[in-house]
Amino acid sequence: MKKKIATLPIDRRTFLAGVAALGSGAVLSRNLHAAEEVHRHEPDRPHDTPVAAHRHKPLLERIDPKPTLPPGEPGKDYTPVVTPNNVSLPWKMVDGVKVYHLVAEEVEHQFAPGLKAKCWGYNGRVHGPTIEAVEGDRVRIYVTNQLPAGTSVHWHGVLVPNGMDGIAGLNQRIIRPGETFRYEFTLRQHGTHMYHSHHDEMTQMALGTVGPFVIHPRRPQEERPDRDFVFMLHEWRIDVGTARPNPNEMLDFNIFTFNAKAFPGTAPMVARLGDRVRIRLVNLGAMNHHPIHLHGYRFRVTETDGGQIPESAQQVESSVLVAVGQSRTIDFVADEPGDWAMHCHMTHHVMNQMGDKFPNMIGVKPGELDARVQSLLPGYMTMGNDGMAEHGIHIESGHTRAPPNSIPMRGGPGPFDYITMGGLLTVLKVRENLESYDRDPGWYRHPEGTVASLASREELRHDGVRV
Ligand SMILES: [Cu+2]
Repeated sequence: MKKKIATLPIDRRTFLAGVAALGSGAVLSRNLHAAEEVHRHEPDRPHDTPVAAHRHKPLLERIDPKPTLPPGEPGKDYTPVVTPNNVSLPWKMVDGVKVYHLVAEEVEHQFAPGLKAKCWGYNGRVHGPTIEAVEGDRVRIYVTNQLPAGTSVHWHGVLVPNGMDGIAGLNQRIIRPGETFRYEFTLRQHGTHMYHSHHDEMTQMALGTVGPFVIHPRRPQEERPDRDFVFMLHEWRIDVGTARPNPNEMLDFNIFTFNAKAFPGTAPMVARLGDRVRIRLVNLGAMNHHPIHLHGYRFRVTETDGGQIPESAQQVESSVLVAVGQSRTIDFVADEPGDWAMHCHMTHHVMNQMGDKFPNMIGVKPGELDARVQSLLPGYMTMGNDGMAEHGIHIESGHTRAPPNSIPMRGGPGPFDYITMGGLLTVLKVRENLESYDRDPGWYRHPEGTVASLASREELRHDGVRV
């Protein structure tokens, strides 16, 4: 553009005179002229780029369509996955094919005691049940749409023929309300994947239409785990006093969930001392990545959404970042008993409603304010001047009442004190003696002398610590 202006056959005076005479029309025509000139130097027709005759060697081992193998059996071919607070989708065998049925529908869902909302999920659950199968299985998945809007299902990370990929408009037509579609493919890989609506994604996924899709290996390279857990990470905006998550929210989420439950609604993972434990984390939230931190252990990251990581390339971590659309699988041996927290390390992701909109009250000295306001508003209490912990404690104790259908700043009661985390927090309970994997064994009983406790005067004096 600049070059063209320099070569225009008019000097500045002529140009200005022209502008004065013709007004903006002259400028417009000059700009059009310049644009034309520029355009001539750009390719205005597609070139015929020569097509390379050779084929590259695949960067990864190509997973070609394989013949369907006899259906993998739970217990014999794999250890079934556990989805805390949810279940695996049942299937039945029909002529050697595993047949599943997903029903997309509105579901009244409880996020934690005290908070319910009308969400969209599958088969009466939020999120959808975990689809579980084995490499080499032929699967047929029927999807019935009971939502008030069109939908479709995409098998995220699963290698499928293009027409089974589920993007409404691109790979298939929209499944209209009341219709049932059939998807069918042979599983050519193993790994931790997902499924989700791929029509009006912003709305439908924000309301919960997502679920895990676990494909067990036919011949495992790793030792088979004793405990195999899967968690879907998600985020929601549910304003206090409302009954539906707001799918239009772009940044400001206030409920963060493992399998659609916010602590204290999250069921613990239960393992026996010495078990090999696998935890699969998948994230289909709208906007946020989650560094998930497991206490008490270091682990190996054994899978990404691309599949198994060769042992030589597995990272040893204690936190693993799970970005939106990604899966990460971690493996470890549970050789340290106790109640170990697993949580997102973004501190705003271990809170429940309201933490973000609270004015900064740190250091505020209320003086006689409380007494004065109480004459007008009985029960008034200045909050937040020493942090947010008390907010939940007051609500838990009944001192303060939370607005109906809300869990403002709430954590939950712990064995020692109130736990001031909510949201993306759950607990791994490792016990030497365990009656059942399916029952919460209660809080850990620590061996004598292994709990941090109040230091005595004598101890302080002995160690020369002045307080
Ligand atoms: Cu997070």
